[in-house]
Order: sequence, then structure tokens, then C-alpha cells
Amino acid sequence: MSGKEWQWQEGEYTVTRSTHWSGPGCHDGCGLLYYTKDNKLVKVEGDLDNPYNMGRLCMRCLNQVEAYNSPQRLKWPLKRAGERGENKWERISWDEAYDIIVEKVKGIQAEFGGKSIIGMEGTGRNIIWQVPYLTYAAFGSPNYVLGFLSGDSCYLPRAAQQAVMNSDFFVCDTAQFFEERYNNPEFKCPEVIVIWGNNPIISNGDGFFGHWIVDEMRMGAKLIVVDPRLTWLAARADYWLQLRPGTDCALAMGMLNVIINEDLYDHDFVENWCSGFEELQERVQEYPTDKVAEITWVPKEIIEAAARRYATAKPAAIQWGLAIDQQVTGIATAQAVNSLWAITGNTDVPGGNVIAKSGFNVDDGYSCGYGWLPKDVQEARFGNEKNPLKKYGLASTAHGDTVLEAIENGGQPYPVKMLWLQTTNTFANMASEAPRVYEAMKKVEFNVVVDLFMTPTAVACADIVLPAGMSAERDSFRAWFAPLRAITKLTQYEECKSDEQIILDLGKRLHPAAFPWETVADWINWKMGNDKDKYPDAFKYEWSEEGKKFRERGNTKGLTYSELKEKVYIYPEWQYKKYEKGLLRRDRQPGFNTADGKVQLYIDLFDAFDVDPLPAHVEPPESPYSDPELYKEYPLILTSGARSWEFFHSEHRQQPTMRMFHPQPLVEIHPDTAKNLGIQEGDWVWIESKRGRCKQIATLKAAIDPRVVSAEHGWWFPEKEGAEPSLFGTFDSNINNLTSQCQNGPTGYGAPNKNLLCRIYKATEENSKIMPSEQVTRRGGWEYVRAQLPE
Ligand SMILES: Nc1nc2c(c(=O)[nH]1)N[C@H]1C(S)=C(S)[C@@H](COP(=O)(O)OP(=O)(O)OC[C@H]3O[C@@H](n4cnc5c(=O)[nH]c(N)nc54)[C@H](O)[C@@H]3O)O[C@H]1N2
Ligand SMILES: Nc1nc2c(c(=O)[nH]1)N[C@H]1C(S)=C(S)[C@@H](COP(=O)(O)OP(=O)(O)OC[C@H]3O[C@@H](n4cnc5c(=O)[nH]c(N)nc54)[C@H](O)[C@@H]3O)O[C@H]1N2
Ligand code: SF4
Ligand SMILES: [Mo]
Repeated sequence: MSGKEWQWQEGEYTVTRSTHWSGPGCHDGCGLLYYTKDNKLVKVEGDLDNPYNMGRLCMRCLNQVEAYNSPQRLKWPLKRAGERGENKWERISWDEAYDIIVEKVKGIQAEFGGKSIIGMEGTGRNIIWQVPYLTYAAFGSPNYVLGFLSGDSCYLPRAAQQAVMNSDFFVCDTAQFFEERYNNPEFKCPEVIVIWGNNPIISNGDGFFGHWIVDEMRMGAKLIVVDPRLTWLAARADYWLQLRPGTDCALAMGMLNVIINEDLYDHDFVENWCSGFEELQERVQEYPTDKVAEITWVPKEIIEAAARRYATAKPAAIQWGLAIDQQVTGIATAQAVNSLWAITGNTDVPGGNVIAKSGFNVDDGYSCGYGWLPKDVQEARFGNEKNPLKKYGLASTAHGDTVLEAIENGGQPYPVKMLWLQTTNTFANMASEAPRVYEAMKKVEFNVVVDLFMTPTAVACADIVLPAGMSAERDSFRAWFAPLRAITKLTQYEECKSDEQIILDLGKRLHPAAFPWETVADWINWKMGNDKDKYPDAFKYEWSEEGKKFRERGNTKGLTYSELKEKVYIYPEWQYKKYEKGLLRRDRQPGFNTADGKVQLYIDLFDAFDVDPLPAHVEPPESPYSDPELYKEYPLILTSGARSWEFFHSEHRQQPTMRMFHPQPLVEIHPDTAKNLGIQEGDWVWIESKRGRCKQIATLKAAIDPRVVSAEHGWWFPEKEGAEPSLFGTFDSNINNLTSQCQNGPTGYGAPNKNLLCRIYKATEENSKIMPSEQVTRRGGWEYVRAQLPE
């Protein structure tokens, strides 16, 4: 907590210290100063006194005034007036909207059971435990899903792997859990940081503020970067491992091979705190560096030098990212990388990979409220059959690909009747095979979208659209990792309501006992651990023995929500080497919270599930080696979705400032490749896979491998016509016309989204007559996809 005031007057402006999370979206929660006047946001600045970001802000936060005041925002609830896709709406009141939704939900519950309602959410915005709670406790459904993202491939493969291997989540130590930050006497700056499949300066993903890496570089940390693209960090690294996309597991195994065979590992940690070392040692023999060099395209000498540099640096940390998840071997890759920090003794030590906890246990994650569901309903969750981790309660979402298949095959094993879409612009971005998901979503009888803007998803599929408030328009809090931060409502825009308010309103109507709180502030206050006696029912159910299985109750030791707002943030106690101190296991014994108390290099549970308990490289399903025939037709490796400064996924496209910096979608190509294809900088090109194609602008990059291209994701054009067939041009530049759904790893996790095959050719008038938006909305999509679907 900070000793500073939380609110003051500066001339005609009221200045309030708060936190940004969403909307617009971000994975992080930086401290800022909101300048408001007459109920309007007029200026945003970084909060220099907030140790989290120390005054620094990205352009997306700095440009919030434009977002808040955008004339294109949704202003009140809407009901579809014309056919789906016509973009015709009727203004209705909140009560009318709720009545329609409640009637539909109750009808579906009576006829099909709550399980036929799917609660869908995009990535990590303010309501990461509230939408699950709504889905389980109000809809009565076990099906909470991350909007058709194939293989749950955003952090969840890493989360599932970490849960079974060491039971906790790890992150590169940047003193982020100490209020005094780098001045904490126990903290050490990593000597080496490996940035793996992550570009934190731009993405600030999963609660990690990228500039912390820059801070550590200033303190002397050296970098090793594993990335097919020359990022800002890669350009400043001692070693840049420019690998072939999708071969990360082989690379990590090659590095483990060097570290183990050259005896560079930490014997003490391995003997005392790891199990399965002999098995890992045996497995890495299959990955000599010359073979790994062939697989990954990274020279053997560089693999060896990087492995030695990492293993001999004390301490060293690995900061990893999304590219790990977006491969069919998402789990195995994460396991191999996790093994690197485990065997080098960098686990939960100062300057190593430390265990991240959510502040004061206030965040329940995706399991929040699961205990409300009867056993038989829990067991009906989509994906349980495919994924033993889900079946046995070790992972907490339903499986989007399986939901998709259920819609496509006419409702087997049971029908999908309603999609609740809150914070996701599904087929403009999250869905991995956009045209296919578009078709499926159209088939669902009743869809509700809660968003900031009218999106392509809403136009094409929604029956009701509800307007949500932005950060300074909501009373909220941030409990994802630490510190616990307050988000304070300062302004009101038209009839918008905060997501939390919408969920509470609806919950109260559908299942009052599970939503006893009068206001969102009451709810948050209760969640922080207060008012235990005031809401006995909620207490009883959420914290029943069943519920407890997932997480202990939040406990801010009596601090209330209104006090939190004035303190702005509070840091919980945090310690290194928790495994030595009995801070990880329920029985309070030293060790990790796994069956044998060890970091399981060989994951026993996988053995029981008939899944390889050790990491192994598997070729992406579409690669030069796994499918040489396809490679002849599609001779370029496609990675996509590398984050850009201006946009959070499909967001921010309405903001003129962002479009001034970044007007159009870009695909990075090596100049030699471009030359061979007759393509020049700035040309519109078609990018095509066997599933479909989209159009982006070529930008030539000498530092990308000539055999690899990197395309942007999330593109749509709010300035274009909303009604179909245009649909804001959503499919025209949508790279997810090319990516695939339902090609997952062995536990259902992982998808090859960043490692497919494509071809590129210059767009001409002749070959651009039928644009993808028309192909998808009017012509049933592309033949290849249609042929794969059931009759
Ligand atoms: N500005 C902005 N920030 C965001 C988001 C956003 O859309 N915009 N999205 C948020 C979300 S949901 C997430 S999950 C995070 C993700 O954030 P990051 O984890 O940083 O993920 P990306 O930017 O997709 O990719 C990171 C790097 O991986 C590289 N890469 C591509 N393919 C491979 C590969 O096969 N192997 C390896 N090793 N590297 C590869 C890319 O070149 C890129 O530089 O960002 C979050 N933050
Ligand atoms: N090809 C390719 N595709 C990708 C990726 C990739 O790397 N490559 N990355 C994938 C990943 S990791 C992820 S997580 C998904 C992300 O996908 P999503 O999280 O679904 O992101 P969007 O599609 O931008 O949809 C978010 C919507 O929420 C709205 N919104 C923002 N803030 C709020 C809020 O506070 N309340 C409400 N109600 N609405 C809000 C926005 O206006 C927007 O319409 O995309 C995936 N798609
Ligand atoms: S990471 Fe950037 S966009 Fe996100 S909250 Fe912090 S400053 Fe804002
Ligand atoms: Mo993500």
C-alpha cells in the first residue's frame, strides 16, 4: 500500500489513483492517474508512486481517452431486429434484456439441462472468475470455455503442465511480489534471462509487465532469446536462437542434453527436490545437438553455447510465452522448459523462476463456483472424455474444439442451445478456424454478446447485445497475481454497466441464493474475506468441502473493499524457497504440492493417463517433414499473432490514433522470398493454407528466415459496412481463415496455430474478385473445410 493520497483536486480536474485492466483489454493491471471532469475522462498518466509499473504506461493506456469517448461504443442494450447478419437492432431496456435472457435460460434448463448453455469468455479480462461463476452457479452448466480457442492454447497448456509437474505457476523473478521491488534485500537480479516464445515488452502477458525485463537489463542481466523473429529483445541478446516455429520442445531437450551430459545441473536440487531425473536423463540422449540442430534449424554451436551460458549463470530465469502453448506439443514443450529451470536449481530462488500466487487468495480462477454443480452435471463437461486432466478436476475449462464438434454434428452427445459471449469477438480473432466457427455459431439458437463495441461476432450471431463499461466506469479489483489492486468507478457512459454488475443482475434473477450480494462492491468485499455471516448461503456453498478442493477462501485479514480503494493496492507477504518452508503443501510439510512432494520431471500422472510422462518432440501436423507433399504446395512456414503495440487482439481498431500508427494488417517476409514471388514492400498479398486465405500487406524483414513468414491476427475494419456479406471485412484479412481447429495434442491441449504451412502470392484484381468475407458469409466458406464436416 502506498502512503500517498488516493484522490485529489488539480484545478478543475479530479485526479484518482486506480488500476487499468479492461476494457479495453490487457493482461496486466498497471497503476495510473485518471483525470476526470464533469463525469468524463479527460487525461491518463502513469502513477509514479505505484511500484508495479513505476509510472510507465503503454500507448494503449495513454490513449484511453480516445477509447472512452469513441462514438462507436455501444450505449444501451440491443435486441436483434432483422435477420442475423443484417446489423439491424432495436433499443431495449436492461430489464427487457434480462427478461428475454432469463426466459431463454430457464427454457433451455427445463428442456435440455443447463449444460446446453456455454459460458464463453475471451482472454484474461476483469471477469476471469465471474463468468465461470455465472456459468456454473446461474446457468447450471459445466461448460465454461475460452471462446473456441483451439486446444485451450493460451497459457492453459502451461498451466496444466505446471499444475501436474510442480503444482504451482512460475514466472521470471523481477521482484514483482515485493512492494519495495528491486530494493528488497533478498532479491537478486538474474545474471541471464531466457525469453522464450514471448515478447513481453509489447505483450505484457499473464500479469508480467515487460519493462521489468528492461529494468533487469539495466541492472546487468544478459539475454538469450528463443524466437523466429528478431524482436527488440532478440536484437539485444547475447544469443538469439532463431528456431523453426513449432520445434521448441526439441530445442529444450537439446539444451537439457548438454546440461545433463556436461554435468552442469544442480545435483543438490535434483537429488532433494526432483523425481524422475534418471528417466529424463535417458530421454535426453535421444536429442543430441546435431539432431536438434536439424530439427530446429538453430546451429548446434549456438544451442550448446546457450545451454552452457544458461546453466552456468547463477541465478538465471526463463520468461516464457504463448508460442509454447500454440503447438500440438504445448504440454511437452512446457514440461521440457520447466525441466530446464528445475534441474539448474533456479526454482523459487532469488533471480530465478519464482512461484506466483494470487494476492490473498482472492482469485478463484476458472473453477469459481464449480461446487454448485451436481456431480453428474460436472461429469458432462465437454472435453472430459478426451482429456483426463479435465475429467479428474485438474484443469478447469471445457474444451472449445469439442463444443464446436457437438454443434457441427447436430448435438452429440447433447445439444448446444445458447452461447453467452462476454469479452470475446470470437471469429474475428479467438476462434482458430474462423469460417468454420462462424458457421457453427450461426446454428446456435440463442446468443448473447456483452461487449464495448458492435463486433462482427455480434452482428453475425447475437440476438441480444449488452454494453459494458470500461475501466474507470467500473468498481472492480485485480486479484490475478499480486498486489491486490483496486479499480475505481469514476465515470458513467450512457447506459453501460460493468461486467460484474451484469453478471450479478442476471445471477440474482436466475439463482438468487448463489448471488446474495446487493452490490458489486458487497460482492468484492465478501470475496476479499469479509462479511462471512452476512451471506451465509453463498459462504456455505462456495466454500463447501467440494468447493474447497479448488482454493482456499480469500483473506485480506479484515481489509475492506472501500479501504482497498483508498490504499490503491496492497502487497501480500511473499517469500522465496517456499518448498523448504512448508508453504506449498496442504499438510504444511516441506516440498511441492505433488503426490511425491517433488518436482516431477517424469510426470507420474501422465503414465496413468497413457500420455507420455516425459517430453518428446512431435512434428507439427503440417510441416516440411511431417507432410512433404503438402509442403510442395504450401512451401512457407506460417506463424501468426505476434503482438503489436497498438492493439489488444481484435481491439483498438476503432481508435484513429492506433490506426495512424498501424493502419493495415502486415505479414513479414524475407526480401529474397518476396523477390522470388514478385512481391515488394507494401504490396497486398494473399496468404493461403489448405483451409482458406486472407489478404495482408507484405513488409520485408531481412531478419526473418526465408522459409518462414509471420502474419498478424485479429484484423477487422470497423470503418467498413457491418452487415453481411461485408461484416466489417472481418474475413478479408483474418489469418484464422488459415489456422485449424481440432488438431490438438494428446490431452486435448495445444494447437499448431503458430506453425502451419502456407503459400503467398501477390494480390491482383483478377485473383481478388471474390473476397473472403463473401466466400464465407455467402458461399459457405472454402471447399476443403466443407468436405471435412459431417453431412
Ligand atoms: N499488445 C498486446 N498485448 C497482448 C495481447 C495482444 O493482442 N496485444 N494479447 C495478450 C494475450 S491473450 C497473450 S496470450 C499474450 C501473448 O504474448 P506473447 O507470449 O508475447 O506472445 P506472442 O506475441 O504471440 O508471441 C511471442 C513471440 O513468439 C514468437 N514465436 C512465434 N512462433 C514461435 C515459435 O514457434 N516458437 C517460439 N519460441 N517463438 C515463436 C513470435 O515471433 C513473438 O515474438 O499477450 C497478451 N498481451
Ligand atoms: N492466429 C492467431 N490467433 C489468435 C492468437 C494468435 O496468437 N494467433 N492468439 C489467441 C489468443 S492467445 C487469445 S487469448 C485469443 C484472444 O481472443 P479474445 O480475448 O476473444 O479477444 P478479441 O477477439 O479481441 O475479443 C475481445 C472482445 O472483448 C471486448 N472487450 C474488451 N474489454 C472488455 C470488457 O472489459 N468487457 C466486455 N464485456 N468486453 C470487453 C472487445 O471489445 C472485443 O470485442 O485470440 C487468439 N487468436
Ligand atoms: S501493460 Fe500497458 S496497456 Fe496494460 S495496463 Fe499496463 S500500461 Fe496499460
Ligand atoms: Mo492469450
